[in-house]
Order: sequence, then structure tokens, then C-alpha cells
Amino acid sequence: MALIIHVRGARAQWWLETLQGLLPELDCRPWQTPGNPADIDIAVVWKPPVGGLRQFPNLRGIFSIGAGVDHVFADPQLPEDVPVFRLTGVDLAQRMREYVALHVLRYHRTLPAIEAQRAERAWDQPITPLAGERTVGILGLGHLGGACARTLVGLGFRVRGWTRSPRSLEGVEVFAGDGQRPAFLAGCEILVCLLPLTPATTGILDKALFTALPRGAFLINCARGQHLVEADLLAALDSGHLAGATLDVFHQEPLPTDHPFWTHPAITITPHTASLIDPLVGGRLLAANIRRFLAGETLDEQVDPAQGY
Ligand code: NDP
Ligand code: OXD
Repeated sequence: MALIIHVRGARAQWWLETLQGLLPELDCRPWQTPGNPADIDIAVVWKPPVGGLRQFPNLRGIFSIGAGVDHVFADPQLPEDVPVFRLTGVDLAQRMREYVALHVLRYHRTLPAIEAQRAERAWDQPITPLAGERTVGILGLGHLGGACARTLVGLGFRVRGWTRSPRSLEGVEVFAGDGQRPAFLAGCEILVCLLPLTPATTGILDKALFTALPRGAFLINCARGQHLVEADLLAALDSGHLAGATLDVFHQEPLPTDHPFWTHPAITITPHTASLIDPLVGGRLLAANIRRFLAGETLDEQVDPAQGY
């Protein structure tokens, strides 16, 4: 039985050796030298090339090295009958909880303004509201959004979330579907995006959404760059309607060196590190999932192709 792996960059060899060590019963092969395509049962991928997975006629499962599977479904030639799996787990959730708490607290406690005082050696002492007087909204209450919501509730914030289907989550005011989106947005002083990238969510962070937020709101996007209409964000910041944005993900990564986001004073940039999984933890999770899949078990990580997440 053979496994093919597609990872770009310096870590490619590391992933190959790590998965081979964790799955000695499989013949793990690099993307560039797959051998006989008919041998391949399993593909482990991050951003596979268009049409690349179709070349393996006996493929049984596609495993994403990451929580998001948009990079898999972006392939219009993806084999239709092969199940796709994503990564979940406490490592990813904990890292995202830390990231979201860090940046929500930074805005809540006006840290950008305090840091800016330093240039003048100024000593203004802003009184900030308590967390219980601040509303944070999360777009998407799945594995990561749900974990972040619980963390923010634990910090004392008023937390609301937006999902596709209604649910209850302790301490969180849940809004569901497009019909409840305006009411959800109207109360969000800090908005966190943790949606999957699908046709329904592409470009969702646009002028209409920003306009629906209260004046002075902050945006934290740690989902996908394609959720954001970049020009609309710049206009909303420059008009003062939005007070700041923290962006971890971008249309093009790495963010081009001449991109206007780099120099915008109200934008904080992190290089897609919000929840970058420890590769060894990720490798172990993948190996365990692949073994369970090959043993015929049903995995929670299997993605519904109709929904695309
Ligand atoms: P999940 O699939 O567990 O959750 C997705 C959530 O979004 C669900 O609550 C779902 O609603 C909601 N949703 C999806 N489509 C819509 C819609 N059209 N309208 C309203 N709500 C919708 O995803 P995860 O929490 O695991 O991950 C979210 C995303 O985070 C990933 O897809 C990835 O893009 C990004 N990510 C970023 C990382 C980083 O380092 N920056 C790291 C890991 C992930 P419902 O529950 O009703 O289905
Ligand atoms: C993921 C990511 O989807 O790192 O896991 O973005």
C-alpha cells in the first residue's frame, strides 16, 4: 500500500520522513516521484496542484495537512468519489484560542494607542470598559470558533457567534443563517472571522459587512485571505468606520513586499501563524487518522463535499 505526499518548500522532506516513520506499513512517496500512479491509496496534501490528484486511479482517501480543505476543493478536477479528511484536535484549537484571546485583549485594552504614546513619551491613562461591557462576535462556531468563543466567555466578554445552522453554546448568543447576520453584526465591537472558505463565504468581509458593524469596530481575520475584500477593508479603515484590523491570512502568501497592508498604521499582520500546527503533532494525528481509515473506521474529520467544509 502506498501514500503520496504533497507539501511545498523546506518541510517537504521532513514530512515524508516523518510520515514514513509513523506509518512503516505504508510506502510513503514524494509527489515528484510517485512511481506507478496505480499504487497510490492515500494522498496527504497541502495545496495540491490542479488535476494532480486525478492521476491516481486507485486513490482511497485525501488527507489535508490542516483544518481547512479549501485548498483541496479548489481543484475543479478533484476525483468526486474519494473522501476528503481535515485535521482537528486540541493543538490547533489551543493555538487558535491563544491567538484570538491575544488580539481581542489587545484591542479591548487599547494597546495600539498605548504603544503609540511611546513616541511622544506620553502618559495618558485610558480607562477601558470591563470585558463584560464589550461584545465580541465570531463568524463560525465550529471546532476553532467554538473553542475561541468558550475562551472569550471565560475571560468575561459578551460573546456572540454566527453559524449556518442554529445551536446552543453556553454563554454565547448564537445567530444562524443569512437572515440573522445583520442583527449579529450590529452588536460586534470586535469581529473575529473563523469561517471555512467556501463559495458562500468568499468575499464575505466586504463593504456591506463593515457597514453593518458599529463605528469603531475591529476586525480579526484568522480564517482565509479570500474571505476579505482588501480594497473594502482599506476604505473602511481610512474612513474611520473600522478602527483596526489584525490579519493572519492573505490572498497571496507570503504577502507581497509592496502590499499596502504592510505600511497601514491600523493593520497588524501575522504570517499565517494563528494556529500553525506543531508538525510532529500534526504528523501523529494524520498517521492515526490514516490508520483508522484504512481499518474501516468512520472519522469525524471527514468533510461533507456538498458543504465544502
Ligand atoms: P469548522 O468546519 O469546524 O467550523 C466552521 C464553522 O463555520 C461552523 O460553525 C459553520 O456553521 C460555520 N459556517 C460555514 N459556512 C457558513 C455560512 N455560509 N454561514 C454561516 N456559518 C457558516 O471549521 P474550523 O473551526 O475547524 O476552522 C475554520 C477555518 O479556520 C478553517 O476552514 C481554516 O480556513 C481556518 N484556519 C486558519 C488557521 C490559521 O492558522 N490562520 C489554522 C486552522 C484553520 P455550522 O456549524 O452551522 O456548520
Ligand atoms: C489550516 C491552516 O487550515 O493552517 O490548518 O490554515
